[in-house]
Amino acid sequence: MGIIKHDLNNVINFDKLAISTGWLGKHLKCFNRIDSTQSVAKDIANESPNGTIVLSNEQTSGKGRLNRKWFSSSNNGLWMSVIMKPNLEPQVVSQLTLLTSVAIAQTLKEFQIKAEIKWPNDCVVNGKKIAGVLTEASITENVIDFVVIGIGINLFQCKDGFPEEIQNTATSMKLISEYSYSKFQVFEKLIVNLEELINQFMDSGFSPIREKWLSNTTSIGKSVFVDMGQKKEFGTISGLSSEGYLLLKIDEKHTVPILFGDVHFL
Ligand code: BTX
Repeated sequence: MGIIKHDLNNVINFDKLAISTGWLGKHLKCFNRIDSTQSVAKDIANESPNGTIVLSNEQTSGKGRLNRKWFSSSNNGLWMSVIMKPNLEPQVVSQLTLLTSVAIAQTLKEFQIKAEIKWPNDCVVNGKKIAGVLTEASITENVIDFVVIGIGINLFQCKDGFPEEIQNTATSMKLISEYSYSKFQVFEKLIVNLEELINQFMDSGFSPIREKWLSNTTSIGKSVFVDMGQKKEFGTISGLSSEGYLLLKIDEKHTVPILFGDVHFL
């Protein structure tokens, strides 16, 4: 059983986190220090109820996309993974990333922070990354077994609290706002927003989420290049397709849908 490689005895009794929500976060596994909430969530996903959340004060090996690192120092951020068992087509899993970015932007707004969503998985303030989302799915014969949505929000870091390599590209809620809050308050508001959006998504599909995504981004009309690993595409962001693909106008006559990649503003 995959679970064994993690010290699940290390679970903290977070009584305070008895949040009064519906299905999301009803089951919480809280740790002080683990490698990654994402790895633990994937390990326990099969035997965990829909909506289980894994949280940790610190991640020793936090993960971003494409095996990149996510720096997750102790007590400085909200590091969590949500286990979902949705009855959805595998093709729409990436829409959950966009949905989660909307939930983060809405939550930050409640703390007077105006974050912009950057496709596909970041929230940025003044061009600096304040939060990231990593969505992973286990799929068997075109059926979703589970989805794990990893969420990292920088809360309390000072500038030199970040590793040097990201000091100029990362920011935290504390660096932006004087507003006083606890990790629990951010967590609670995030859960409420996320649950509401997921419920809406399950009832009405991606369309209303897309509208909210569009109203929380200022990317439209900006010149960018999208790094897709093997290939770079230059153009102007012209929208978000009904499936959640980024629409990139590459010349007067052609707009291409981008399925994955990193967007760099020019
Ligand atoms: P990403 O691949 O879009 O971003 C990763 C990049 O972001 C890194 O290469 C680095 O440049 C930069 N970076 C690393 N750490 C931070 C940070 N704390 N703040 C700002 N920039 C940073 C983003 O991937 C997805 C991140 C998901 C993180 C959550 S935390 C809970 C869960 N568990 C886990 O291991 N990952 C997810």
